[in-house]
Amino acid sequence: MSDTRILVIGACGQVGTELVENLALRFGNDAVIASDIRDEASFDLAYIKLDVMDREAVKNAIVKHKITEVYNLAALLSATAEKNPEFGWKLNMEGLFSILDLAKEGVIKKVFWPSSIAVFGPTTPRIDTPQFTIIEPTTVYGISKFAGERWCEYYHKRWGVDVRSVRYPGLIGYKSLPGGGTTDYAVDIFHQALKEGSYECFLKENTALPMMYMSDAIKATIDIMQVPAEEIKIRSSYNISAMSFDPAQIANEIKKHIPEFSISYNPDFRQAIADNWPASINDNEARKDWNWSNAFTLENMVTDMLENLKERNLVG
Ligand code: AKB
Repeated sequence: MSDTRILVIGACGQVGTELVENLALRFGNDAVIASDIRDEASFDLAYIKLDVMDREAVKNAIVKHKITEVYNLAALLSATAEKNPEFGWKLNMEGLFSILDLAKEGVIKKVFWPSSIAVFGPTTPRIDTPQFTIIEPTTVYGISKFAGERWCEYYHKRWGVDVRSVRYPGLIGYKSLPGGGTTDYAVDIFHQALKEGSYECFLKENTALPMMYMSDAIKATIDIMQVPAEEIKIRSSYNISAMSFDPAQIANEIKKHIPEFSISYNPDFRQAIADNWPASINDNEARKDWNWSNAFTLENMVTDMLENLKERNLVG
């Protein structure tokens, strides 16, 4: 039996909800503990209330539950962090340091921490953005993720901390709702299409962004944590990629299933954030180093989303 014991911090968020479920399937319910800032949550496994910035509480929980690996997902995303820059920076950085330091002390063996395509900025090549390129983020979220990447690499090189990371693109799933990102429209659009038959998008029609179906993102997250340490060549964060589309393209794809669906555009402050992000990502290094591959592209993602949302009766 594996002695892996996992703590997921930020388990109630868009990624956490599905990650916990998948980790439990793989390692067993008893091996996984979900945690978040909320008092309660409805997981089929142990849940504890935890503030990632409370170092002592985090350490106590890790020692008490004999945790070996931490997935630290707690963060303010791009749009929310722009509204509260000081707290965005504080949460995103203090949360990371509290976990990296525990790994440095040897209290935990392995850490997963997500970065984002938000690390890239207006001076980055927008199409097929390489792994190693100009990185000048312009949002608080992007700055915190880029700083975090540099710290992850530093902790690995200096103290041998086994920290692993991927740069998530916009994530689309039917089991949970996104919370405060610039790419959230790509989830909202499905709910509104099924509920109202129309959607008003907060980005312009031709704003192409890198996106990924949640099952692929979960696979990347769990896969990178299983690879032998010596195969992880990049200790900052790996580019991963699956698809790229703009609001008009996803709307057209939805129309193939719901012909009467219509979309209108009313860009807000998130347009400026999206304008500074890549349109598509080159992920050759992840594919080469740890065999990353995606299963979903725009067409099969839209079909799967609509089928599952209808089945779950979340809408309509
Ligand atoms: C956001 O839009 O802020 C996130 C991200 C791309 O990291 N979905």
